[in-house]
Amino acid sequence: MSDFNPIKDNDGDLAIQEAAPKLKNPSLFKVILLNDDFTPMDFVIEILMNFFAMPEETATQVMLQIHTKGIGVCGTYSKDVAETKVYIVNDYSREHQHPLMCSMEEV
Ligand code: TYC
Repeated sequence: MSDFNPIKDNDGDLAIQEAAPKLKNPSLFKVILLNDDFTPMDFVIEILMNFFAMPEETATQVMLQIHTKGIGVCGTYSKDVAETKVYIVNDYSREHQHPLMCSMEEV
């Protein structure tokens, strides 16, 4: 057994032990797009390029992956940024009368 006592220093005086900082890693969220039968492929590619900064080739690959697998990841962000992306993508899709669904899930 160690005789180390966290509230006494080596002179026997009282020592203050600082509490460990209670910092949590900020949680991350994936922004996802879901497939549907009606949204045009070009519209999804445009979304991926304009709101998720993907080059056209990447956007096309991601769109095709969503089209075949049903779901795909657009990017990973802090909670605030992910919420904003989901909001603007759904708003933009509704404005253009497309049923495209964007949502988020914690990593
Ligand atoms: N399935 C759509 C079509 O055939 C294309 C599409 C791809 C729709 C990805 C939504 O998230 C989506 N026109």
